[in-house]
Amino acid sequence: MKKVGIVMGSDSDMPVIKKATDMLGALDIPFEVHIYSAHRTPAEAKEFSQNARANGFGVIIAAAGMAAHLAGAIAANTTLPVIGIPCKSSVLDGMDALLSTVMMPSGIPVATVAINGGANAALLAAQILAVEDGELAIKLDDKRKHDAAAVLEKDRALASEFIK
Ligand code: RP5
Repeated sequence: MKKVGIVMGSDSDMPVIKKATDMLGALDIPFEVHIYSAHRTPAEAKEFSQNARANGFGVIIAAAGMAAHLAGAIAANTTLPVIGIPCKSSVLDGMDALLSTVMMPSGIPVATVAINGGANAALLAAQILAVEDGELAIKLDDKRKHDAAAVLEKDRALASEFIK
């Protein structure tokens, strides 16, 4: 199976990345995590992106906060699908990173998930890999059934107290 490459702009983004690595781990999807910044280490970010396909990656997740150029900078250097996670910072609550990540000019797409949306980034990466991987597609179907059953169980628990 192709690997998921996860890049974050700073180790301060790790709590968001942990949500992604937990999800990928639960689905048995191989991944690598790196810290490459679009502005602090641009050469390393570029080298990783340019070589990602040859190095066995099928999709890249890029997480950054503030003036978040990372996902766009990575997408500029690969035609692998890139999923951007805007990370919340203390000043503008992540709106800065959300707009920086989602508002890509035409020609270089970044699939942007919610602010701090590490789990959904991993699930979207899994769904991309599952286009060519029937076993993974079955795992994703099973997860949805499991999640739906958990919601219905909560509904049943509510009923005893709130339906009179
Ligand atoms: C971005 O700036 C990083 O992705 C991080 O979210 C934010 C702050 O970085 P640190 O100052 O915590 O290293 O490049």
